[in-house]
Amino acid sequence: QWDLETTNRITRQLSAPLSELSVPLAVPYLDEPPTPLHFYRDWVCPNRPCIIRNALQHWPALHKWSLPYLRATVGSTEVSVAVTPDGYADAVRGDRFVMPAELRLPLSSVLDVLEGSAQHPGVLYVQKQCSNLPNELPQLLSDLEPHVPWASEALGKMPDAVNFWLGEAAAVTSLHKDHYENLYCVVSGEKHFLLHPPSDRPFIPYELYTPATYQLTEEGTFEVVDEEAVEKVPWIPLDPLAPDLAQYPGYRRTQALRCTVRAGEMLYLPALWFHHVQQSHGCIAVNFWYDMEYDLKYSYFQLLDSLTKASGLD
Ligand SMILES: O=C(O)CCC(=O)C(=O)O
Repeated sequence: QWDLETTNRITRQLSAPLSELSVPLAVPYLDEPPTPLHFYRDWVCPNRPCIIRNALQHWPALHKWSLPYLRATVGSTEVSVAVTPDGYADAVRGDRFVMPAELRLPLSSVLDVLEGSAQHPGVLYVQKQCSNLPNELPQLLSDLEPHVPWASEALGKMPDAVNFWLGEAAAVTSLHKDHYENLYCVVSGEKHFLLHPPSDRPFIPYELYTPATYQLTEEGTFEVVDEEAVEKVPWIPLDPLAPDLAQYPGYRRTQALRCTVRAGEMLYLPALWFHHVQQSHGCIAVNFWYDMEYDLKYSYFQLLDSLTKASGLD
């Protein structure tokens, strides 16, 4: 019969060898894009991140995109902008999981704030993750490739989403994971990623929260409004920049991997890796989300997740 202690021990045993085998001390660099075979064999299959240099050289965006260029080409285009009082979108606040207010603004209004010529309440982040590049800013598409050919070839599919990211330095993406193979390309500025491998799951806490959304009032203040009649959302309460180790002592057993992705570099962020993201002011980035294979790696993660819940490690 399995008691809690056994489940706990099995959970740890399942996580340890994998993290020792596949987690490097730093994210390695490749000096050129890999072939599809090498990408699949050396990175996707073992679920290991890397930063790829010289993969975007041929994108006109790399030489053209700047805040003035965006103003001249797409300044009058309306985009969806996430606005939060403190820069934290999709974050735990008290007993709520709070999503950003979503405003429709001409991109020039965001550029005014980024360039310091105007003020707006809260922190602005153009970050709608539903292929906002082709859907909201199609004029920019001729400045880059619509996908990453060697990745599409390796993965045997086209990306599900191509997202455009532009925001203030205070805009933070809280720790989470996605079921996408993510090719994250920085065009201007830099992004700071804090990563945890999927094998750290037993030591990363999740709790259930009532979902809510920020609403911006006429006076420029923020209200937290509960979503109506929806189920609670599991989310990570821990801030990896200031972890509350008294409340979440298990987090000590993890090892965060930090990296900075600079203009012209592409991060391969494997599916199911936890990530927390910060950026330089006015950083411009594009990422490609390829749906992951629901294979043995996915099943391993589901098993680890179920055992973590069952053992009360959460
Ligand atoms: O750039 C960011 O702020 C977040 C990126 C992210 O979470 C993602 O690409 O999945």
